[in-house]
Amino acid sequence: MAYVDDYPDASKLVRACFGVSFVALGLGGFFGLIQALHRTNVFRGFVSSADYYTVLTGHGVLLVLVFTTFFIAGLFTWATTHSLERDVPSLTLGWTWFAMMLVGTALAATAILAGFVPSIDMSADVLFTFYAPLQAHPIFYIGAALIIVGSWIAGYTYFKNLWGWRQDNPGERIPLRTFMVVTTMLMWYISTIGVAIEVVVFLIPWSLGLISQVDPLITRTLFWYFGHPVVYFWLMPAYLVWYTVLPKLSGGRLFSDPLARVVFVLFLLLSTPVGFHHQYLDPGIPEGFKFIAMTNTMFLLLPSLLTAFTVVASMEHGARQNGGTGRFGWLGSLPWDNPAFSGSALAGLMFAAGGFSGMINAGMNINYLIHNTLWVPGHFHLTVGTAFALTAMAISYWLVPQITGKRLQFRGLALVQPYLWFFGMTLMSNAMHRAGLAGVPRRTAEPQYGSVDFSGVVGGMTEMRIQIAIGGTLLFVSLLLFLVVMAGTWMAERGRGQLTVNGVIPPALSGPEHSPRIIDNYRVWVAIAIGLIIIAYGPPMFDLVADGLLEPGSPAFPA
Ligand code: HAS
Ligand code: CU
Repeated sequence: MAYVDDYPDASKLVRACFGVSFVALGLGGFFGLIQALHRTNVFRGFVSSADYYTVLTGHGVLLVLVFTTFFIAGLFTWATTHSLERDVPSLTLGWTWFAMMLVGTALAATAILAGFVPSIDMSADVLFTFYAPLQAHPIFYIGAALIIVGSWIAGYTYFKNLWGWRQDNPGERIPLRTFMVVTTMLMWYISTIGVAIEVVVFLIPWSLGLISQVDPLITRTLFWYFGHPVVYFWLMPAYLVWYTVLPKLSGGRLFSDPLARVVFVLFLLLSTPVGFHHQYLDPGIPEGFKFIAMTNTMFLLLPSLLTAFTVVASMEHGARQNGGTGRFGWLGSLPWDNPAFSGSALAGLMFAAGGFSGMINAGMNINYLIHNTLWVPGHFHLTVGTAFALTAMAISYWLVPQITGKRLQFRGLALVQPYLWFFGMTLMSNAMHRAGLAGVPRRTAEPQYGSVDFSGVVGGMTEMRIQIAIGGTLLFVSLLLFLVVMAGTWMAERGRGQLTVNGVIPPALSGPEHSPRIIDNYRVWVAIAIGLIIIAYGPPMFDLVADGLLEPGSPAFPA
């Protein structure tokens, strides 16, 4: 059974989504290389320091908004159609959301890239967190809005497919992959309301000059209301892969389907009422509400800790099926020479470290030490930059043959690629964390920060800078290897019976029948999620809006 032949419409959409996401990955990754070399003072010839912020915005937007959203839209299209065994409900609707997201990307990218051309009066050097007072050209915000609305419509098609399936299969439990997609999308709908209000009510009218000032704190708060759940919008697809494909690639089966469902429900409940942990240092938000956000964040560690247990247990099951023995000896029986496996497993391993730096970020008092330092990029390159990105690349080695019907090309390169990423990221992220602890700020083009003297730093700044530069370069090389493998596979001939990938996912050891039916009842979980959001955000948001309407806001920066 070949996916490409059985689900031809879905295959077209997945191919289109992956294609755009890989282009964004290549360009965004190149910007990353420029940054790594520029701010470490190793090579500053690509751009001027003034243009550094254009590069930084391009890097952030292309990677965390475009690469992720397109890849996830494709992955979810595959996951729903494959697990429900139904092709997409409507190809026309499919192309509609795809086109909206593509036009949105083109608009946002035009605004950003125009920043390199002084003669064009257009720029969007606002970084991927785009809140006021930094102001972009209106087409940047319109583009971002289109990407989000497109993703909403994509979500609708996943639901529509599920509704159709339910009519044909009354009383059956929702297949796990579709359950994961649907919970993720429900969280996405709840959280994107914040950024949609920010963009439509405040930023677009402000950038068009219809209103002269906005309250930066309101736009920051609306952004972070969305800005934390968005990180789980990246993580949950990686978890989908770790829960469903990784056990199979390990040679075994998922340990517990009910536990996986509980994890996704916990994310739906707790992802949003934690956004203030990005604003511990913002004045104007009562400490008590920051404390509530911290407490919720600590509860939110639970689903990831459960995941670590379940996924590793499933890998162990696979390894033992392959003949692995001993307390740790089974690790050697895993298929480390299969890049789809090694990439996903290394991404998981690295996420364990990223999770720990996240716990540190989340502590209100320790956050004061690391906020706005290079520690934070160190953290998110382990999470979105590895847990998500490396899993996405790894699983492409398994999925792209299925959506194209072609055999994976340049297997040797694919084999090295995840290890190179892991090694490069170890160097770069570790040095970033350490530099952050020493006080080196994030979001600056300069290796030196004002007159601050970092020479007394343990280990020395030069050594850290070199590690960042070498690490960043290795990451870029790894990215090129991935793109070469993908391009080669895409362009290969499609021959008879060539597909060697077996896309069938075996059922879990403990199946959905072991969990109560209420787990599949979204209405209950959405209602609780909204209740928690009202407790966490209601009073401070009310205060902010009341104040914001009375007090003058900020004009655009730079004016
Ligand atoms: Fe974070 C800042 C707290 C997870 C992304 N985070 C950021 C930013 C980004 C980001 C992009 O509380 C910067 C935003 C900006 O530009 O300002 N983060 C957390 C916490 C978690 C966390 C508590 N972050 C993520 C994930 C991200 C992400 C996931 C993207 C995908 N983060 C923060 C805070 C800040 C922050 C503060 C603000 C900092 C500041 O001051 O600006 C938790 O969800 C982490 C839980 C994870 C674990 C690890 C479990 C381990 C697992 C591995 C299993 C192993 C396997 C493999 C499968 C507890 C699941 C085994 C392999 C073998 C071979 C055996
Ligand atoms: Cu967060």
